[in-house]
Amino acid sequence: MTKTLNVGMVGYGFMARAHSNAWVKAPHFFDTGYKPVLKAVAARNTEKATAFAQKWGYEAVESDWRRLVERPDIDAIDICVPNDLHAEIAIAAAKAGKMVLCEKPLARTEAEALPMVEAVEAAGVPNMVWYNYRRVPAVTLVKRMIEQGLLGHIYHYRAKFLQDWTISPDVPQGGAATWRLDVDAAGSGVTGDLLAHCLDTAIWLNGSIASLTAMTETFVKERKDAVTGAMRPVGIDDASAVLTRFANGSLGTFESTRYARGHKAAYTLEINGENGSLAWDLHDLNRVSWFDHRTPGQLRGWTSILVTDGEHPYLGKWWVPGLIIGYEHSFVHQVADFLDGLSSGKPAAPTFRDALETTRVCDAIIASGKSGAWVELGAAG
Ligand code: SOE
Repeated sequence: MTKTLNVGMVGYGFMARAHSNAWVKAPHFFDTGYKPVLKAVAARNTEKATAFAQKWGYEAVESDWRRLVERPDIDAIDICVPNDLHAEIAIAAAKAGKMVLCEKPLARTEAEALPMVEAVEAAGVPNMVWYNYRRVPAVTLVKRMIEQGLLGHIYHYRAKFLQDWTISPDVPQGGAATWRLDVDAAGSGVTGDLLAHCLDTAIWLNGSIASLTAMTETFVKERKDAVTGAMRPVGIDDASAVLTRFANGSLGTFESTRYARGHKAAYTLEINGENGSLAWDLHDLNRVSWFDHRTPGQLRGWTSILVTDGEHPYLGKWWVPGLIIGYEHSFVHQVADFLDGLSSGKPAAPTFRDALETTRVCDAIIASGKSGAWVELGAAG
């Protein structure tokens, strides 16, 4: 019998749209035993929240997230607000016995994230962080290929996430639209916002990062505050470049920036192993590039796998082979896996505990960017 899962959304921005779409679509395509119901949305700006609720079909609006958390008819709280608000909401939701889903990064720092992990674990509530790119089918296929041993021993992991939307010094910091540039709201700049995606995928595909050294830069040193209009020093990293040693002995190179003119969301990754190499590019997200060194010499070369067949991850639930899917589907898959996890009792990853490791690595990058030193990473938490 299908169970109902009442969702309480906190926020109404870009990510709240991506998540709402996923809550709506998942039961149409995946059989998970659950039907999400968009119960209520909470935000201080009730006019915008009401418009959002009407557009997506939420039944009610709350002007304070606390009221949402207190409502007995809400099963899961979905947090889609700036990073500085994640911890308080997640901890209150867990204490109220709600399932908690939190937009990435889990929190601004590991110190802030740890009590969130402890709260969901103490309450025993299902929890998940929205690192969505794991569930692009081509990326999930990369995971499957690594697990099948196709790469053999892994030597290199390489990833970058490039954007260009903050090059102008006229872009403000703070406020509803540009909080990502305000260190108080975001915690860090591109490291927590963009590189965190690369790190989450990397840790998932290639295991823990043992040590790292980083270079970070803030190119624009002062920006106007979007709310007060006053100029303020910029506290975020505009770019980060990182060298890592993974626990499995492989070397990692990572780069993120918002100053790569011409790039809007250029997330790419490549993995080089003894038997072959795998590469993926968000801008061609339905393909995996695969080089298999074991192919006889004269036939050896890069293969482009179009990941749309029924036997590919998630694709059996969508259209027919050859018909492509997009960015939003990664969120639908995340909801489907979360709901599957509720049915099976096997939690969908990344849980808060899993995502703590990524936040820890982000902290180390920011620290190394300041000190120039190598940082050894012990066990998370
Ligand atoms: C920033 O522009 C951003 O929207 C990130 O916050 C998202 O996590 C990333 O997926 C796309 O870029």
